Amino acid sequence: MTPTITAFERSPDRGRGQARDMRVRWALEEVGQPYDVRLVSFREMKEPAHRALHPFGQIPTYEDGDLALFESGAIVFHIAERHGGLLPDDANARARAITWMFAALNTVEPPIVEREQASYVEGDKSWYEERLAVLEERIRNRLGELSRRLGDAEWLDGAFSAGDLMMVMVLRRLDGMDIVDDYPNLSAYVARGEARPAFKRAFAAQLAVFTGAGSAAPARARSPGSGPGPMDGAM
Ligand code: GTB
Repeated sequence: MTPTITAFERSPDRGRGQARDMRVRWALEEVGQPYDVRLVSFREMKEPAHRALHPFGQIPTYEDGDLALFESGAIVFHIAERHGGLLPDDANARARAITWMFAALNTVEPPIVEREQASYVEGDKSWYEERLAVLEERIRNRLGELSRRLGDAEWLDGAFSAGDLMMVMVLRRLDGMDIVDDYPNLSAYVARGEARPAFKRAFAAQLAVFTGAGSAAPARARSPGSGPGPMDGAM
């Protein structure tokens, strides 16, 4: 069966590949699995039909036969488990690659998301600049640690894995902030991820939703057709 994922009908990032469907698209492209895309508006995400798939009323979701999943990490892990190419065969190497997926989502991403949310939620507060400095320091600490671990290696642990896919996507959330550039091995690492043909196909497919352009990617987008929604809660 062809799995169906959900994505924003109109992503607030205007197709820069920051919404979390991009991780799922990239994983599907890496393993060569064609997929359908159901586009949802912010309103539809909060309706019972979508909440039956996603209790928190968000994207992405993943449906394949009688299996329905939510959470980009769980979805990418499922894809990596079901197909070859994203997790090593060796049991220990596989466990380490999975560890890097968790590290990306649970250790590196939280301060980045907190920093983003602070700009939306506290941008007009008197303490904002001070708080920003604290949050950026937290991000820099993590990036410094990650940079030291990566060193001169191409990927985090041997061959490219779902751990790298997730880490690259998390680091991309800092695009436009001049933070990753201070760690040349990390910016080269992100660039290597973005240079992968599967990344490019996934990126083009999600951008095509925004521009309305056709795409050579195997994804096929279907929209129920409704207007854009608020940015609130989009993280
Ligand atoms: N932990 C969940 C996962 O990893 O799947 C988080 C899912 C999530 O945050 N989904 C967001 C969503 O549906 C879209 S990806 N938000 C709507 C809502 O909560 O009502 C986060 C996102 C959105 C937009 C941008 N952007 O415009 O730059 C970046 C990231």
